[in-house]
Amino acid sequence: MADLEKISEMMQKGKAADVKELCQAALDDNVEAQTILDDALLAAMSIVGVKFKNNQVFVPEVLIAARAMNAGLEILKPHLKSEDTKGNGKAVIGTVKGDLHDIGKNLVKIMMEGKGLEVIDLGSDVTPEKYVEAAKEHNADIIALSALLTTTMTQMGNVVKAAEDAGIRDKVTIMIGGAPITQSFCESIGADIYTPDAATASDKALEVCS
Ligand code: B1M
Repeated sequence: MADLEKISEMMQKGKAADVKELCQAALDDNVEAQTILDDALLAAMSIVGVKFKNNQVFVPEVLIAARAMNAGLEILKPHLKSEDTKGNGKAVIGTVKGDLHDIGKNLVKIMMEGKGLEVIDLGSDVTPEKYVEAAKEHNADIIALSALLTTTMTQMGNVVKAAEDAGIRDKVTIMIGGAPITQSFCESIGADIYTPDAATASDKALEVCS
């Protein structure tokens, strides 16, 4: 019997191997990948986030929980993707300069791929120039930016500017997201689309490319 509570508990403890095994067992029990993601992995990360804020856990614990989450995501990934959706457009994605938080970015990537987009992942701590170079090189329709820190979200404006300076601003749609990002911030920096979560981001990306 699938035990989502147990997956959450193991993720909070950073037990990557157990998380992998339990995610696979839940899939084998026909639990939807999206349910495992929402009710076990994301729920666990929320709890870790609150404890982190309250100084009940610290960076090393959060880091191993994040690794355990990524291990679980690897198992869920093929099941979060839909089939027969190739050739729907191209996006370059990354977490902005100075920011190492990559779990939300990874989720957006998985969901976009699930909609049939080709996604070029630049990783985290990505400079504005690197986004622009990659968008030019791959002739991307979308530049997708993630930021989790109030101190790094300002980098998003620099990417918009870099795209303008490189003469590609009218050729790419700039999508932004991450916990501190809002619609009004999006408008203030001249980006095109803000979405609050990975599923909405992938829906919008598909709209842009079709
Ligand atoms: Co950090 N961290 N962290 N951290 N961390 C936060 C973000 C924080 C809110 C914790 C807190 O204080 N409560 C806080 C930021 C405060 C602020 O800026 N106001 C914080 C801090 C302060 C820090 C450090 C500065 C701590 C320190 O060193 N003293 C440091 C900074 C390092 C750096 O980046 N330079 C740091 C480090 C870390 C770890 C390395 C330990 C680890 C990251 C590991 C990794 O990502 N590989 C970590 C983690 C895990 C967190 C929390 C606990 C969880 C983040 C997460 O992965 N959530 C976080 C607290 C929290 O969020 N509750 C916290 C799950 C993920 C799925 O959600 O990324 O928000 P999220 O993505 C969501 C949406 O935002 C959206 O879709 C997803 C849902 O579907 N989304 C997009 C994201 N990108 C999108 C792009 C889109 C559209 C939607 O379009 C393109």
